[in-house]
Amino acid sequence: MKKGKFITIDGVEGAGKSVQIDFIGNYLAKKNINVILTREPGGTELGEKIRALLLSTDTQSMHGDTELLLMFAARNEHIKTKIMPALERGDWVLSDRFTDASYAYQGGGRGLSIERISLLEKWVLQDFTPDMTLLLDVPVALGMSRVEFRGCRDRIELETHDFFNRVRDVYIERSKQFPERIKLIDASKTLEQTSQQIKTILQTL
Ligand code: Z5A
Repeated sequence: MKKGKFITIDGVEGAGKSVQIDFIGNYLAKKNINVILTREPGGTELGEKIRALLLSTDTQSMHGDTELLLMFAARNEHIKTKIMPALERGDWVLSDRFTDASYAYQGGGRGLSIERISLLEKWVLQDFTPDMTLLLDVPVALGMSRVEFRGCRDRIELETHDFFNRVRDVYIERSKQFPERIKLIDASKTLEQTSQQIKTILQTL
């Protein structure tokens, strides 16, 4: 029986997820809510090994279906061994990315079939969905400009602007498709203004 709340945060690169996760963690801690911070791909010992495989630039090429299956393999481990047990204990879980990223990156970016992604989602998650998803939205060029000071890029970060524009489009479409769950946040504002939008939305939980 799920007692805690499951929140996910998503968006294109440089949207500010990591910074806002710190803000949310502190905000919930002040309300005496025990929150587990985690991420995808990854979050478990096995999931982090899969993440390394997925993001390594040593891998010269990877078939799109393989990428999708690895994302869901890591997610299966994540949900069953970490997220569900935490929610059953009554903890809250905040995940840096979740299934919406598979629709956006593998569906939008790579052009894989949405029906296949949905099939995997049903298999691995059944009816399990986040209580709330915070979608930090920024134009791709702005997000990129915030992270360009970082030296090396991982395998997915090496993709083109067109790829990331397709990713962003799918995120926005999904926020329209699931308005109750996915809250679109204008993350092109300052850090403080973005945190304020998040705080207002979290209060509804
Ligand atoms: N992926 C996938 O393909 N399919 C899936 O199913 C899943 C994931 C789950 C790893 O994700 C990759 O996996 C990701 C999608 C793919 N690939 N890409 N690209 P990740 O989340 O680990 O990696 P990331 O998206 O590259 O994270 P990021 O670049 O660190 O983005 P961020 O966390 O949103 O950014 P940040 O570190 O919070 O902020 C970046 C900088 O901007 C930093 O210096 C901040 O101080 C600054 N910043 C942030 N917000 C602001 C504002 N508002 N104003 C000014 N400056 C700001």
